[in-house]
Amino acid sequence: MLCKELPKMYTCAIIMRATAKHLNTGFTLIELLLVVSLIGIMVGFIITVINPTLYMKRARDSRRISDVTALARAVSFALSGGYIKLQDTTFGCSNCTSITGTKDTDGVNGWVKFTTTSSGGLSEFMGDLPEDPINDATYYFEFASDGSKFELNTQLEDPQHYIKITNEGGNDMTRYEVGTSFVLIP
Ligand SMILES: [Ca+2]
Ligand SMILES: [Ca+2]
Repeated sequence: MLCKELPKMYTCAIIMRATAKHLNTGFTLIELLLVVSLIGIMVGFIITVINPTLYMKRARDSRRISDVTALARAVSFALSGGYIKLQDTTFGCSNCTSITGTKDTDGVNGWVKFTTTSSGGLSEFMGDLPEDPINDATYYFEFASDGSKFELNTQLEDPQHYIKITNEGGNDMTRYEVGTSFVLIP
């Protein structure tokens, strides 16, 4: 209905002001609060269902398993190819972990100990030694050797990886173990 059709001019003015006000403000405060509340509920639901913290733990565990497996493979190749000779750490090693040794593949400062017997040594098969994604007093990589065999360990975060740390053939039910011997790290 057009304003000019209304019986009184002041009625038309009131309607026009109300319409203009509604158009200018867009949503009311209650509408905005409802939208914000709904968004909050949806975000909470998504976080509960997806659980990003758990996914981050699983991603770090996958990287740990991948890194120590790749390192074990590189050390095995270097050994079988005559590039390195393992150093015996049976009587103790002060820096055979990724938090005490460096990433160097020199066999001395790096946390994996060996003597290079052929040009390039371990670096022929791996650029740098991997480090744990967190690399603190709880989550770190560890190396041990008796001079001929070696073992690498890593701590996993996701409790659902219990099967992996207990069924890889190792003797430690709390850590994931790879290498050519599983008894060098108790
Ligand atoms: Ca184990
Ligand atoms: Ca072990």
